[in-house]
Amino acid sequence: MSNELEAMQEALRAALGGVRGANPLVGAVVLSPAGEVLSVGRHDGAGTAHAEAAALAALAPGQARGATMVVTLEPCAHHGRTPACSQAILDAGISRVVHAVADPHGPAAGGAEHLRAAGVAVSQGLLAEQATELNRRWFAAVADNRPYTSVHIAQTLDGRIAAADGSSQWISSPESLAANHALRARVDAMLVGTGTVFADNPRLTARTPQGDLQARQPLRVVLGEREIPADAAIRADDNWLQVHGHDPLEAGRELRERGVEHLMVEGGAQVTAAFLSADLVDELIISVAPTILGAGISSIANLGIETLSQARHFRWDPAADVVRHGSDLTLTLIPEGK
Ligand code: AOF
Ligand code: ZN
Repeated sequence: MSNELEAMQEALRAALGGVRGANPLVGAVVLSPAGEVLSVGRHDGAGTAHAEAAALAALAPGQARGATMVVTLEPCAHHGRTPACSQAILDAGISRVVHAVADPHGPAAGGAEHLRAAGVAVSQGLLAEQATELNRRWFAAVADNRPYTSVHIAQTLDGRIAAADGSSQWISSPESLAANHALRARVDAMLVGTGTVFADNPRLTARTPQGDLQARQPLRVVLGEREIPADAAIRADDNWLQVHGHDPLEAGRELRERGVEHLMVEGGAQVTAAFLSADLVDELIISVAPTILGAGISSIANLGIETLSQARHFRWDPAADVVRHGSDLTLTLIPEGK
């Protein structure tokens, strides 16, 4: 049992090496019948192997027979972007599964039942609190039936996203721009408000540093009522849509229905404030350039906060934290609270 506890702690640590987004962070450890760690696996984001599959892949054929799979999330029962883990666990001859928390994601859920029905001993709940905290915002997004939402801000040291005359290209270093475009290629959709379309005419595509389109492109989304001119860059091809209305939760639900599981909001100040006010920011990614403007547009519009005790608090994401991109610092933060 104490081996399983230590294995779960190791699985939780392994999970932190992964990538947040459409999928949760997940770690897995295979324990021999004698309680020794045979392998460790983690999930690296949507489209890559699940943690259990990664842990099993590290073993020789037959090595997992009679072993225990310790995993931070209930093994999935579905063949999504990758094959079902519950079946892989059965095929490997694992006889016991210990998972921390159930998978709330409808299509994937049911792995524990599948395993039990096949005669595997399944136990849920070990370090459940830590495993819930690890993916607190992912669980919230699934429960809300909306995409996991990252908000990206590229700003100066004094929190400006544009100078007094509106000029804003480019505040960020080329290295931060490249990192941002790598992220654009991973998310399912990029969202801006109509104000940003009129002010900046963004393309919202994922491009290489040379300016070429990357292979995977996000859906481009405009939130708001104003009619988007036919020659706006965002309308360059059909991979875009306008969500009318201003409610970010409604917009998120509409996008999730269209298959958007990871949304990145990229401004401007009003839209960022609307998502913050609605507590729909799962992850805040801020690139800070070593530049001061002293005047201009603030990255976040008025949230109605009048005194310090009403401030919104964030904490470092242990999975991402702080990264230097050329001259810029990129901070990845998770909101405190629910
Ligand atoms: C697991 N182990 O490591 C992860 C799981 O279509 P896919 O392959 O991207 O599957 C995504 C869903 O699978 C995700 O929403 C969640 O329910 C589950 N994630 N499950 O057994 C893992 N990452
Ligand atoms: Zn799986």
